[in-house]
Amino acid sequence: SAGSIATGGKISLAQLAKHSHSKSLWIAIDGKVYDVTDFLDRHPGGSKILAENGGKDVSKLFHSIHPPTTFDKYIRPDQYVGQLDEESLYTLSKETSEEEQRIQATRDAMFGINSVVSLSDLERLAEAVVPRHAWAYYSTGADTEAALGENANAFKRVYFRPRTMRDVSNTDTSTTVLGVKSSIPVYISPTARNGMGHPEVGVRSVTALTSQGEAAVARGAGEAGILQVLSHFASKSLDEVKAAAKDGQQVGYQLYLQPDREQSAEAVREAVKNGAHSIWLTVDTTIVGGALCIIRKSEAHLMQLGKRETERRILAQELSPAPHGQPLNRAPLDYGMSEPKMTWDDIAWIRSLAPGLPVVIKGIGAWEDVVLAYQKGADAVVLSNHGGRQLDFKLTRSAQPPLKTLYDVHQHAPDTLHQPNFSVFLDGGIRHGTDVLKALCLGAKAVGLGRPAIHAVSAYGSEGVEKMIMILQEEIDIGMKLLGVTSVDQLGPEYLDTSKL
Ligand code: PYR
Repeated sequence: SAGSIATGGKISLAQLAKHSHSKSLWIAIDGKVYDVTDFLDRHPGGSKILAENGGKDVSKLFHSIHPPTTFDKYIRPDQYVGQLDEESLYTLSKETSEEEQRIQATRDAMFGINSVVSLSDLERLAEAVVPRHAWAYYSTGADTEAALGENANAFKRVYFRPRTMRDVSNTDTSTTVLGVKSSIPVYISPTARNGMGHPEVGVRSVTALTSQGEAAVARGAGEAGILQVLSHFASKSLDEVKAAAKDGQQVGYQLYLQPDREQSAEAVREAVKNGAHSIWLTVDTTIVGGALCIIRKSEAHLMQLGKRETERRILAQELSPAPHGQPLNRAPLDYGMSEPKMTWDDIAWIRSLAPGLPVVIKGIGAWEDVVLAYQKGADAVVLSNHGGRQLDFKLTRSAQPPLKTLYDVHQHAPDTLHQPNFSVFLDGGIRHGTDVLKALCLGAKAVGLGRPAIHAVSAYGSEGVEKMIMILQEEIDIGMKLLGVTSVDQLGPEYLDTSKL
């Protein structure tokens, strides 16, 4: 503990390295050393990653995953051991891993943003420039990834029935999303740890880091005029994101209910205090879904990586298979995001904690639950299978794509799509403006994009996000003109052939 260092004495990397075991575990962040021995069992991201980073400087890893508020919440002042000495700080400032060098070289060879013409361009670039452990986390779905693939495929099975000989010289792609004026019927879906994909090279200064991840998404979304929903497990706090946002720009807050309800109540109160526009409760995580794919991909990465020890270590600690006796290692995804006791009555509870704020229920996979959410007083629902990361079945069966759920709502409960104070949103698999139009034709008020925003911000920061939204706006505008509509409220099922869905 702190007492073991002579007062005023500074700590060397060699001294730090000695405290790398479960009886005495130290880590260094931003030049300060902390004793986290008694935090091993309490770390919400699991003890493994902490144990394997004992005795090391973890500044980069920490900042790419956690906002500074996380630190204040979990680390007590008496855990502070002391400062790293000058020589150690100098050594660290010169250190770049092979992975960082690979990323820097790839970024140096990248064309400017004007070369980007589609969302798939951004995806390809992101895969090349983010750390491999980040790509394994961002890109994967549950189990076989059948649900993940189906989300996008469903859009391809719906055809347009365009109408012609109408004056479409003036089209308007704008709408409102839960009262927020929006340049297109799109918002940014909440996704965790956006900071992981950002360049790590040369970003030791906290100033550079605070402008990255979800803060950069906020600037891009603000410039292009759409709503961003911040993940409960964002690498930036709502406070930091609001600071990066424009005056008056709205940011929604996504919530995972915790088994300890007081923790959840506190999270909602804090979100309200920090100016959240709305609370988006995720309801499809009663347990963390199958993580086979992320493990398989990480093993493939490990083989590919050969002798790259640094990366091997990072991947192995985050993504290794479970210890004998446990079917799966859920650690990479298990952030306290699962709560099996959740019921419809929790909507009223959340509303009582966030009076006046819209409450959105995210993760609906059957039309009957849309009706229930409406009856239980939700302001909106998101038809979603969590980007194919939750319900999936081995072999070929999968959770139905959100577009099919929307079609079912349209068939069985069309009234819920046309209530003045209730909105149906959808996320999963949207990669083109015409996908947006198809969802709107079936009655969605807007759609969410999650992974594409990660790709955009990873590749080009806030400008990437702005560019992504402008590409979508152009695709939506062209699509509307070719369909024969001039405003998004004119879109309806008559513009679609859904017989192949
Ligand atoms: C996910 O990884 O899917 C989360 O929601 C955190």
